[in-house]
Amino acid sequence: MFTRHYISALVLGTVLSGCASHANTAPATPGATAAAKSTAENATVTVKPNPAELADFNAWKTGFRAKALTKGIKAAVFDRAFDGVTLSQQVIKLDGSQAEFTRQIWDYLDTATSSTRVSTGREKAQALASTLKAIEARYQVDAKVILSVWGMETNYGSYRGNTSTIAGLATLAFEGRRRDFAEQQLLAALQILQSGDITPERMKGSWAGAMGHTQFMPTSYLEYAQDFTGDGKRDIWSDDPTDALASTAAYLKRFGWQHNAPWGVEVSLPKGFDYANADQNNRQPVSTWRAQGVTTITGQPLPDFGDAAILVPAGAHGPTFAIFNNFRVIRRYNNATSYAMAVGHLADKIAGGGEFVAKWPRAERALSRNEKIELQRQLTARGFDTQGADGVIGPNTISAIRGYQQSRNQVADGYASASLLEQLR
Ligand SMILES: [Ca+2]
Repeated sequence: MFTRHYISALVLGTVLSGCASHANTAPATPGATAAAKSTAENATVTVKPNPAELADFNAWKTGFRAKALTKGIKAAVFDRAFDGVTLSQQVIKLDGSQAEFTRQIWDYLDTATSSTRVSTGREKAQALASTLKAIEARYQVDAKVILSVWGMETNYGSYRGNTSTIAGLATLAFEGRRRDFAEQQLLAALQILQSGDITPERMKGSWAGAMGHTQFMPTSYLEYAQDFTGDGKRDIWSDDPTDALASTAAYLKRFGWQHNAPWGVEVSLPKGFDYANADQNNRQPVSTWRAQGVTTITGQPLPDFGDAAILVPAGAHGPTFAIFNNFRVIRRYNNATSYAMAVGHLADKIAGGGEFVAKWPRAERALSRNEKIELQRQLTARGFDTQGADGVIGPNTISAIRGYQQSRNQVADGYASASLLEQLR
C-alpha cells in the first residue's frame, strides 16, 4: 500500500512493489503483482559497492543517526538496527529500473486473478475461516477483500520479500532521489524497532520498504497495524498472517470501507452515451445514471450503493463499470485503477463470481512508453494539451484525447490506443 506516486507512476503493471500507503498521499506503486515483484527482486545479482560509495554512505549514516536521535530514537536502537547494514546495489538497480512496456489491463487482470490465485484464495478462506470471520466482525470489512489484498500483495504470504527494511530504506535515502520520503519511512521503521514489535533481523520486506503479508510501509504500520492475536505484538511478518490481515482490515475501515457493498458492477451503457461523463471523478447519484439508461450488464436496474462513477478501462470497446465508494477505498492501498479493479475482481471470484460478461479488446496492443510520449506530443501539437509528455496516461492526457476525439466526431472514450496514435501520425 502506499504513498505517493513515488515510484514511476505507470498506470498499469510495473514491476515494483505494491503496498499500503499512508494517509493523505497517493499510493506508491501501481499494480505490481506478487509474482512480478518476486521476479524483479530475484532478477539481479548483488554487486558490492565501491569504497568511495561506501564512504559516502557512511557519511550519510552519521548525519542521519544524529537526526534520528533528535527524533527520539535511542542510540542503542539505531546502532543495533544499522549493525551490518550497507548500501544495497540491488535496491539502487531496482529503483532505477522503469518498465518500457506496460501491459494491457486485461493481461494484468488475467494474471492478478488467475484460477490458481482464486483457488488458493478459497483454500485460505477455508483454512482461516474463524479468524477471517472474527476480523470481518470487528472491522466490518468483507473477508473476501482482505483475502484479495493478501493475494495481490504477496500471493497469500508466499512472497513477502527478503530485503532488510532498514538496509533497503537506508539505500533509498542515501541515493537521494526520494530522500525525504525514504528518511521518513526509515524513522518510522526505527520507531517500530524501538517499540519492540519486531527485531531488526526479522524486519524484512520488499526492496522499497513494504513489509509483511500485506506490504505495509512503516508509517502505515505505525498508524494502522493491529495486534489481533493479543500477544502484545503487532506482528505482520510472522508466518501466521492474523495480525497482518487485521491490519489490512483496519486500514480499509479507516478509509471508509462499506461492509457488504461492492467495489463496482459491470454495466451496459445506452446507445449514444456521452463518454465525457465516464470519469472516475464524476460521481453521481445512482438515480442520475439510471435516468440516463445505464443498467447492469444483465439489464437489471443499477443497484444503489451511494454515488457512482462510470469506468471504461479499455475505452468504448471493452467492459464498462459503475464504481462505488469501495473502489476509492481500495485505491488508498495502491492508487492504480488497475490495482483496484484487480482487488475487487479477485475478491468477487474468490466468493464464487465469474469473468466479466463483455469482452476485452484483446487485439489492441499496448503502447510502449515512448509511443505514449509521442501520443502526448502529437496531441499537444494539435492544441489538445496533455500538460507534459511523461509517457504516463493520466487524467490530463485522457482529457486531451477526449477533446481530440470530440473534434473529430469520434466516440470520446479517452482511450489511448495504437489506432489513435496511427491517426495522429
Ligand atoms: Ca500479535
